Amino acid sequence: MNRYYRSGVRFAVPLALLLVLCVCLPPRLSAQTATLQNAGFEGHWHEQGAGELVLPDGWTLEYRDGSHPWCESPCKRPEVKPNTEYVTEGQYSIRSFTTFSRGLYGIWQEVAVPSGSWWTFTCQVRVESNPPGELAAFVGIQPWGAGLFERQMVWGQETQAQLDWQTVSVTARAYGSRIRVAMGANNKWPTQNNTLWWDNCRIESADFGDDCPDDCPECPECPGCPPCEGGGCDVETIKAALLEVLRGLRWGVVD
Ligand SMILES: [Ca+2]
Repeated sequence: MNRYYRSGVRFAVPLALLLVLCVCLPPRLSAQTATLQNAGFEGHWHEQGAGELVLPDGWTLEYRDGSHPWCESPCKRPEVKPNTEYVTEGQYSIRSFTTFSRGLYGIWQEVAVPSGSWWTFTCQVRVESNPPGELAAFVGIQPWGAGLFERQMVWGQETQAQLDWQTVSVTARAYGSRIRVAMGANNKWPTQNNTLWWDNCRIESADFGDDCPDDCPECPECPGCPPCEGGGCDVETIKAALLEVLRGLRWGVVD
């Protein structure tokens, strides 16, 4: 029995070391690809716990409400529905809105990416608020795969332009093996009508190669990053991969 055990260990230790090295090596900065599920919202939709929240599969709503200190004038949960009135691609867009209340929310998706890679997330958005100019729309990337309201979130430049479709984007680097991309909304006052239409999102590699330009966008300083929230840390990937290898080993005599 001990002989079986020793033989298995002879295989397991070098394999485990090799796997750790493979997972930990930095990715090459060649062109990367990532999969964004249901990017144009033309697939299936689902309810997220309430009939007023109907989201495209792959996407999740996160919002602040009046109990949160960020919402000095109360924020309320938006309504989210599929829409066919205003679209830029296919037949459906996302319509999200609040009425007579603040709204601070985002609709996000987690995307698997190589750690250290750079990404640009882009969507089209149509803004309609009453009174005009009180509703801001933007997109963001959470480099750790953590929550949208964690301070590491990188939000792009906002638009408040009324009625015409706008293109908004943001570029950031992944710290872990997963990022969250998000469409965000904020209206500072509880105005009468605050409606957004979102469509035609995409994620693309922002490959700077070895020569990062002077205006290369940097991720925020991160001395107190949340550990592993959202499963974004490589250590979890390493642990899972090692366990898989060890489970798959066949213990037997090799000499
Ligand atoms: Ca669409």
